[in-house]
Amino acid sequence: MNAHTLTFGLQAPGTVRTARGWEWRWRGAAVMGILNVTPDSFSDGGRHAALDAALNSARGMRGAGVLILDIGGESTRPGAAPVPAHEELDRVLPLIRALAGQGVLLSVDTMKAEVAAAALRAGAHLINDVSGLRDPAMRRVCADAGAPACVMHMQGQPQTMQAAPHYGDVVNEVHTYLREQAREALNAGVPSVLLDPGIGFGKTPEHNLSLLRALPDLSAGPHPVLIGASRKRLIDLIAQVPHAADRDPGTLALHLHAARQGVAVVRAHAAAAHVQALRVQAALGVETPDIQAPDVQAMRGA
Ligand code: HH2
Repeated sequence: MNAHTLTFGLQAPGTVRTARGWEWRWRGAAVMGILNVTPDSFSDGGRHAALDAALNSARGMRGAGVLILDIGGESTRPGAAPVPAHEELDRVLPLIRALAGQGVLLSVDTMKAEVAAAALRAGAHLINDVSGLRDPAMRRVCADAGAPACVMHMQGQPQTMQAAPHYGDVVNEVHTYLREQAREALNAGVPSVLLDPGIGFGKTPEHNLSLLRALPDLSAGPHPVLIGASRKRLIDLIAQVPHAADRDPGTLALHLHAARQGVAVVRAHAAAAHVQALRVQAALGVETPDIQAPDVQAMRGA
């Protein structure tokens, strides 16, 4: 199993003090549990909108051995409308404050530097930015707080990104973009980054599959890799599962495969099931055959 390291400039749960800062070291794939506090999230329909429900869900994930919780107050599903910063903060801050200091790494899924800054002040440890830390203010916020960031690739903006995604060589373009954004972030003083090719963010099914097949290349690089395919439409296109909430089996299959390709973190709604399945996969310690390549032509017609 691959060994991974994420360096923090702040003391975070599970980290050890080194000359470089505070290091979180792990082997295989860690699970990042999704905790959306958005009334319009595509897969859970705003189930976590109430703080109590979100805290219950967090407790369940923690009990199952989930090491990172990703708190999101703005939906990024295709077509989702942007949310003002004050509203996003009203949604995420109570949850961060309630979970801070409970021994779990808290990630905040936001594209806004203002939200990231307040979230880090409230006790979050990591920023998950689907806009890839393109905003220099976001890089500064992470650097100042000593917080690592997840740098994700997205073509376009959530409102329009699935209209007509286009690439010459998707793998080369996405990997080059991620490496450049990582360099920019580290140059700005961000202590470390996770890289994410951004499944479903301005990509056709063929683009997503090409990027998933190229995971060994990305994982062989210097930065840990995160994959988030949980309940996404790609699962429906492959396996005909129209309702997002029914897509956990397909998600799990895809994420287990990603873990075997060297991915460091999988972002999932059914986080407890992921911990269980990854533990079994790790205990078996055997290479399982690759999933059969889906028929892309058939998916187009689906
Ligand atoms: N996907 C979503 C949101 N944030 N972050 C990363 N790093 N990678 C992803 O693939 C990713 C992400 C979209 O999924 P979800 O959070 O379930 O939906 P919504 O944005 O509607 O809340």
